[in-house]
Amino acid sequence: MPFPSDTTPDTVVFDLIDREVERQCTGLQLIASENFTSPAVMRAVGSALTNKYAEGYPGKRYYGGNAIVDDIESIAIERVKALFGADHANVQPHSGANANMCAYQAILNPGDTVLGLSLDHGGHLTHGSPVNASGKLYHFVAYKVTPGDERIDMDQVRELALEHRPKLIVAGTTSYPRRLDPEPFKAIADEVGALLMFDAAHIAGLIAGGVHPNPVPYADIVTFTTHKTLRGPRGGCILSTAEHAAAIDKAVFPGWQGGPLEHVIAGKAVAFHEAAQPSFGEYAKQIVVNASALAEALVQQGFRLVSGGTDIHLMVVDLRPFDADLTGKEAQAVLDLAGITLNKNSIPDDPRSPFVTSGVRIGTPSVTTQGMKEPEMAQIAALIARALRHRTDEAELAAVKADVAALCGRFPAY
Ligand code: DSN
Repeated sequence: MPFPSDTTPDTVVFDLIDREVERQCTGLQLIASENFTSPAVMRAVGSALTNKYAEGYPGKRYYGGNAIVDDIESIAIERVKALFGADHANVQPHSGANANMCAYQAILNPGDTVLGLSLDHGGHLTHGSPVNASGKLYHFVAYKVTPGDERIDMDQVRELALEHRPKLIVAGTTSYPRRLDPEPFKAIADEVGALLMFDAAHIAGLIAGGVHPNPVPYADIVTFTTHKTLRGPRGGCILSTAEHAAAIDKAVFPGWQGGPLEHVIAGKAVAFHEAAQPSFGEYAKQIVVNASALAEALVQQGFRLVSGGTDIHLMVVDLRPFDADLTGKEAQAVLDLAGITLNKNSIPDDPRSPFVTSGVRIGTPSVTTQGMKEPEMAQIAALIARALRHRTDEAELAAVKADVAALCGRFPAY
């Protein structure tokens, strides 16, 4: 059957969607947690599967008519298990935040002690921020990066683990530019009898592509989002050892969620297949090569990089050496005017508030999907510096925007 035709298009919404496609395709998308997913993934997500209720799991649903949905969800589960070498997978979490809360519910009781990376040093809201449910339900103790090299202080992780005897240690980051080695976390968890959860949201695609260590052999539970470096649809996923399988499934449904989004699960299945292809390994490698090239070029332009550089797909830029008066908030707004999309970001021990910040975070997954390579990274650094140097000059910002559009025009996203 052909895709159903749309006889009464909602021009208000679809005109806005068209404008957003144009924004994505004519500007530089440098948000480290975004990507351009494939047309095949988008087709799955926009399919008739959105019509189906399927509470439960394949073979054990609370509604009829799920034979096909069961096949789709089973394929997604088997593909992601094979991709990461996991015993068990739950592909139903609607988001990474949900995946993390479900994982906690599976293995913790309210009030249990957990170690997690501080949000202002590169962690995530769900790693125990006091304003998040994770920080309200559980007793999180935060570890940090060192003031010296701005890398995760593994001595501090061990000291805190010995002092607080957590039930769980969470390894995982959202704005930390360095490789996150699971092995030392596992050694500390074993020493204090804690479980280990690895939040691989940002780096799942790098792991699948073989350019970052795989935490699955070390961690009891691995959570991730499917839409960042992994380049799938927006959503979450949980991998675990066989021991935690039943508890994870129960925590997702009926614990935290009702009906799964089977259209998104179909998109995840497509993305897992794409990520298993050799070409995805080349893509992952290029993401990292591009990030290093962009980092070096930004340093040439006078920026300081947190921890001095990057090993992965992102970098955190300290704007102060470039211009002491320039905040992350202003940089984000100015670059938006120039067609360059990124996000303001706190730097470790930032003297400015999280809404203002002294830094920005930059990632290369999207521009790498577009086919850009090292020469384009140097151009991007120059465009960013030019826009920020001339940030009060509307004509110059318009000229940068035109140059950005010309660059993106050579590397069409779709
Ligand atoms: N919001 C995501 C990010 O940008 O890193 C984390 O969930």
